[in-house]
Amino acid sequence: MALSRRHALLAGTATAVVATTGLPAFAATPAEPHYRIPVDPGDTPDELVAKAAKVRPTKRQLAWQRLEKTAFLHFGVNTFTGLEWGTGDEDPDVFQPTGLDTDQWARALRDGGFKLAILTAKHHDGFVLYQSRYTRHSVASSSWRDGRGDVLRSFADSMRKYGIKVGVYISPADENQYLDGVYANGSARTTHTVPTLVDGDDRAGRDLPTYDLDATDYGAHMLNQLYEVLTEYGPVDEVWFDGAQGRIPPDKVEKYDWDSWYALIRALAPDASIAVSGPDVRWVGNEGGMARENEWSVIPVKDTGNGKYDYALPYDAPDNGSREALVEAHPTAAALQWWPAECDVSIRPGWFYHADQQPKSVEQLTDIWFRSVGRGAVLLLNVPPDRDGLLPAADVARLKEFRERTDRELPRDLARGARVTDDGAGSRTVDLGRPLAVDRIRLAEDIRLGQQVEQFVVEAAVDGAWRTVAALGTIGAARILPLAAPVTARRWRLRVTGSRSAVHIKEFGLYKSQV
Ligand code: FUL
Repeated sequence: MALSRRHALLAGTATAVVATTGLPAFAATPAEPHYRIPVDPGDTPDELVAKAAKVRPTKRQLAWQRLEKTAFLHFGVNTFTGLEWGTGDEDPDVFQPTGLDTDQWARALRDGGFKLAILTAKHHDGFVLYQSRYTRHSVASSSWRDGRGDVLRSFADSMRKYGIKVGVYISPADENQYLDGVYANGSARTTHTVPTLVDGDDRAGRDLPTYDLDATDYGAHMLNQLYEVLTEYGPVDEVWFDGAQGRIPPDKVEKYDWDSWYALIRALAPDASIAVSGPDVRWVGNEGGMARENEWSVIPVKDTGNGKYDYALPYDAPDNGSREALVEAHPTAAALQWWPAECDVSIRPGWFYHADQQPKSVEQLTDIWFRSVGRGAVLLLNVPPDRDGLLPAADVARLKEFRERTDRELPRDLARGARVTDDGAGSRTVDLGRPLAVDRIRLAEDIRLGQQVEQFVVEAAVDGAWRTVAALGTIGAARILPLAAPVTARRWRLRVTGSRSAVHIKEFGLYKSQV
């Protein structure tokens, strides 16, 4: 029978999660104890720093961090109406991507060096790009492909075919469900069985994994859509929850059932990172693709209820992780959490395609790359498909040029195979064997052991003396330093001058760009 494998996933707290049969226990937050370390009101500044030094990423976060370059695809009714935020009552028949070719998307992204792509399966308007049982505001109501079109299916198949991981953007804000009286209808949180079968449900009688979860009416709607996406289009590697409310009136606020949504994702897609209104990945705080000069992955967070933790300091605080920031956040912080930054930005001015807009230049994209990937964040670059359902030729060419350019920025690590001396106190010297010109430096900490470096200098032995070529703060997962001019030296030294705990340098690469 349908409910033969029922799991009670949540009982009001993030950790009270019980699997009744067969499957392992699921938690709304990662099980690793060092991912989120509670702070106490009485903690001294030194105790806060000592706790920060002990925070570690989860395996899921480590896998996400390695992706470095990920892509966004904003596509939906807005592509055809010219809007950035839809209304929820648009005619689904406007959606007519007659030349849809998701293989073309995948090839362009692969050639651009992107490792994961996230499609707007549902934006704020509520129009969904797959065949859902829970809304009529979808591709099924368009005459495109006689109502049988499925962009999510096509996208997921193409990405996998070209070795790109699949992510889904599912907007919590939903104008269509608001107009239907489901979103923000004031309903109480009650226990829902997910999936909630509909009349004539094609899944009836199948041995489905079934979950009991607390949710409002709208929360249950989201759970049922998450269930469809994760069970019918998986494996999914990133679920992206935006924080914006769209055009829904500001007083119509739905308190989202984050705990239940997270628990269902953990159950059905255990490898998926949950971003950015989520526990695994943090929004960097701007939509320009720019990480902070010193970006920390250990962040003070506060508990905002329903299993959601949020920034204890403002999301765009210029400093959200230094010693000073830990102290500043202390009165409101509940914990210190590994919460690495994702830098989202669009290749064009809009998130959706608009015929009168043009893609950014290679110089702009390269600058964004240095300020995102080069500061220990992951880049999430949006490339919007056009009304034919294709990535515009200009954008495809730009992605390729961008990839070629970043390859030329760091063409060959001159320090590979060189003699390396570690003094054990945060200093590493590289002897290149002969003087070589260097104008790019790539550093990384072994973040499996946390993020520890607070200050460092890179020096080159020039005319018999150590000369400082760079002096900065954090290193973290990656730090790419472009030097203003090439420096020629045989011996190079990284000296960590401030750290929270023992430092583990994973990478000290020296490059001569060919740009
Ligand atoms: C924002 C949304 O409101 C935009 O439409 C877009 O999806 C962007 C990535 O996030 O908050």
